[in-house]
Amino acid sequence: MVGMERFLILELIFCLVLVRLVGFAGARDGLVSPTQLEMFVDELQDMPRIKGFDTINGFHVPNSLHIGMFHRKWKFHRDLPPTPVFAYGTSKETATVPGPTIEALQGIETYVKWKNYLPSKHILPWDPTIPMAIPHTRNGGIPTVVHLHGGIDEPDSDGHSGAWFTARFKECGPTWSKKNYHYHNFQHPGTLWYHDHAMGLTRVNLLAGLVGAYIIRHPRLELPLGLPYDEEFDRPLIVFDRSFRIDGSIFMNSTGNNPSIHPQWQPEYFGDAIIVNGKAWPYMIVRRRKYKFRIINASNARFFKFYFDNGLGFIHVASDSAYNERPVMLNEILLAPSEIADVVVDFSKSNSDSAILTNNAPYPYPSGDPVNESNSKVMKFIIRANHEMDKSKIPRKLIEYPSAKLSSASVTRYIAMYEYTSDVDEPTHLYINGKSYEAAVTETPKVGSTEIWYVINLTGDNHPLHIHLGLFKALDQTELVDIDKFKECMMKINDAIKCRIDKYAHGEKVEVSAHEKGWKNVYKMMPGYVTKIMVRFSYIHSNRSYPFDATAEPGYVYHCHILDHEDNVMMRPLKLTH
Ligand SMILES: *[C@@H]1O[C@H](CO)[C@@H](O)[C@H](O)[C@H]1NC(C)=O
Ligand SMILES: *[C@@H]1O[C@H](CO)[C@@H](O)[C@H](O)[C@H]1NC(C)=O
Ligand SMILES: *[C@@H]1O[C@H](CO)[C@@H](O)[C@H](O)[C@H]1NC(C)=O
Ligand SMILES: *[C@@H]1O[C@H](CO)[C@@H](O)[C@H](O)[C@H]1NC(C)=O
Ligand SMILES: CC(=O)N[C@H]1CO[C@H](CO)[C@@H](O)[C@@H]1O
Ligand SMILES: [Cu+2]
Repeated sequence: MVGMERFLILELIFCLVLVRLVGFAGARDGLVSPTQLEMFVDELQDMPRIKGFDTINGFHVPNSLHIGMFHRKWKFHRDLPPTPVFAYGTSKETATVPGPTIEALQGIETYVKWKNYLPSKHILPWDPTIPMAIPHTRNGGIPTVVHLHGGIDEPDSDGHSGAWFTARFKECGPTWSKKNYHYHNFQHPGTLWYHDHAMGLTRVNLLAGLVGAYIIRHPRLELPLGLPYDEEFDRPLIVFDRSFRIDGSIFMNSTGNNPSIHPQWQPEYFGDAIIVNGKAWPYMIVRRRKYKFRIINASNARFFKFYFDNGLGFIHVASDSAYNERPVMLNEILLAPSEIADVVVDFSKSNSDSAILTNNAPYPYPSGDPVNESNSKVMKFIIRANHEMDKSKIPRKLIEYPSAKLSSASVTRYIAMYEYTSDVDEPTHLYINGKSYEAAVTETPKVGSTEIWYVINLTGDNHPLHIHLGLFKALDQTELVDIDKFKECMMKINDAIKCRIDKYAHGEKVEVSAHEKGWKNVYKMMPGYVTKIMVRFSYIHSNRSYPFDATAEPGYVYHCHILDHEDNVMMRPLKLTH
């Protein structure tokens, strides 16, 4: 009897293993189908936290960090073989995907020496036909450079796309100038993230794993708010999508959509599995109380529209790097690539013992394919039964920053987004203002100034615009009427005023939603609309001028944050002037 039982159990285990192997083996083109990966079997991780400051005799002082980029393997799912990745960390053994969370203190500088230990061969297909960083020597290494997204920092620590370097700084790009990056941390508190920014390689270097969170805290300002603040209850969630082959490696299509023009480049990368903090569809056991989540969308191209399947809501407290003036209750949140939402979720309000974070954004957003069972699920929260004391609270007011006055805007710019297609109507490249990245700089704002930008989206896609250094407020979005006529003119003479933008910007007006009215560094430019933004090239919390020379070389950039667009080349230089 006992023997028989054991035999049955063994047989059952054998069958399960077999099903799993056969399931993988039969997959399309050697790819893992997401349906073969059971959801919610890996626990959510909190990435290692590194302090960007030191404490000596009770005083906080600047810290110097060494963070490397390593080639190693990473387990994305219980049933997936280890995946070769590029990972940030203080050593190869401790490197993670995403990388460690750097916690900085407002007012205390952080220095980071970013070190490239990557091999000479990339783990993903890259395309030499788009403008990109290429070392001179054969097998010269993989160019990388780190940008702190949301950081207000000097130009030569900003991760300019030409400031790349290969392993052991053997080769450096044309605008490279220093090894030791200096982060001032003088700005307002909030959530930032660091990621690779090498010319023409950003999409593949991020896809390989080079992303991580960076938090600037300001205890004197933030503690009185009463929001969840301790490490256990204040958690970054870095979300991205990836596809895998049966051997565990990351799958990226190596055939371009216009292979005769670009052998590899595709306009948008979408993965089948949704990864949070380095695990596919993880679960997290939470206490019946409030948590703060800093959700960073690190997808190449996937938008997420998050909601809870059991009706729990989000209390939205910050967008990108800055707090809202007031908390905003939301049932769903739309995040474009690289947008950040800080939300509080109160699990004591849940009437069930679990909640699934769900996504229903079509891809490409907004008019692409609808999501299905696999890519609509993000992660699961398992909520402990017992109620407990929760001293954290949601204040009525958060942080109010003096608003720059529209009337103080000194310069108005028109920024047009173009997509070009091949004979077979497939995108070949995208430009801002009809200009290549190398074309002479045209955006030269004055340090300390405020400008109005009208961003005209002449493509069918929603492009998340990101501006380095400056912060901006989205004011409104106006539909372009008779867009085909306007576009025809723009394609010919590329001049919004001569093409009479005033005549065409007369359609439906879309208001910016309450939780996105604050200072942002990425915003979604709706297709067929003109988006009016007010950009500020100064601190938002103080009239103090930048403690560095923002006009120095190599300057900054602004670009679309769909990485596949940014690489080919929806990016333009931005040069501050006095
Ligand atoms: C890769 O992209 C090419 C060109 O768009 C397409 O024809 C092919 O089906 C894609 N392959 C896979 C496995 O998705
Ligand atoms: C992430 O960003 C991508 C690209 O902009 C966007 O398509 C996607 O919806 C975003 N996802 C989330 C969860 O915000
Ligand atoms: C969802 O769509 C993806 C991409 O087309 C596909 O790989 C996956 O198998 C689908 N999942 C389900 C449950 O149908
Ligand atoms: C900066 O100065 C202006 C004009 O003097 C003032 O209105 C504004 O409130 C100041 N901002 C801050 C953050 O102190
Ligand atoms: C001129 C042009 O490309 N217009 C596009 C603007 O966005 C709308 C809505 O997505 C598209 O349908 C148009 O083709
Ligand atoms: Cu774009």
